[in-house]
Amino acid sequence: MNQNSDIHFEMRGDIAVIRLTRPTKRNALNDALIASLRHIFENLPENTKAAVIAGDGDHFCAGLDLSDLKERDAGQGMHHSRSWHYALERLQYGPVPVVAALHGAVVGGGLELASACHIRVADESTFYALPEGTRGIFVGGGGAVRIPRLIGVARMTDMMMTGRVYNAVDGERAGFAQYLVPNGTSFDKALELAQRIGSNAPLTNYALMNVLPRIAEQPADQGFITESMMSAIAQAAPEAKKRVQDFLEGRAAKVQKS
Ligand code: 1HE
Repeated sequence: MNQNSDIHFEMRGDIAVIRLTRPTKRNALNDALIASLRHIFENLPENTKAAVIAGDGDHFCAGLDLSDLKERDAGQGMHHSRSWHYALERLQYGPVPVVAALHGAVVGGGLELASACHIRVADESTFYALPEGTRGIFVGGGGAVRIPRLIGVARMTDMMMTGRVYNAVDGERAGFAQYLVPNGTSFDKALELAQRIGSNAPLTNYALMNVLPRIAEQPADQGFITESMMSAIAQAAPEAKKRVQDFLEGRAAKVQKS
């Protein structure tokens, strides 16, 4: 399924595990890696319930492979940026939820990749930056759309204008990651969450990946209507009926205080 030695794919039960395996270059993403990511998410095995993406070595991902930054005219630059968009859209709106296991550098295009995932789990070594600002370039992998939705336009502007780096604690508070875990444990936590997510009704996961983000972009009056339609479709599904019945008859777990 994958011929690129800079990325590794395996199934752990029904969870797809994708690892960037280019630690000598801090998992910097070249064109071939972006193409492989797209290929993997377009060809996940049918039984896949969720996915985890992680990076080998001391860093999740150092972003765009700068040695790949060829002389491009405007048209070629546009196509290059769009190639990232297509790959990360396959991930964000693909068949299954994706959990990113973060550690070390999550910078530039690495942050763009992480922000396309549905859940981000960071360990204490994680840091976030957008060095594009200081390198004289601009985000091109969807970051201008996705990152402000996580942290707001003001924080992203600050990061790119001033080169500000967020550490793991401040990054979690700012909204980069939903989980902050001890050093070296982000993969295990991500896998645990992926397994839990994979046990949801598939239609619920589909709605969370594909419908919720669209509702959030709609004006409220349209959002309410879309919500009602999704709600009606979800509750009519046999799986939802069974899960509600299981709860009413004492067979399903109660919500527990954490
Ligand atoms: C790279 C890259 C890379 C490392 N492209 N080769 N991203 C950046 O501007 C971030 C650039 N990288 C760094 O700031 C640092 O490498 C890290 C903080 C991520 C890690 O530091 P460290 O000390 O662990 O590693 P290092 O010694 O800097 O790098 C090890 C090797 O990886 C070295 O190569 P070597 O041949 O000298 O061993 C580095 O050159 C190489 N390396 N990062 C190419 N990014 C869709 S548009 C997205 C636009 C962007 O992402 S721009 C931001 C790019």
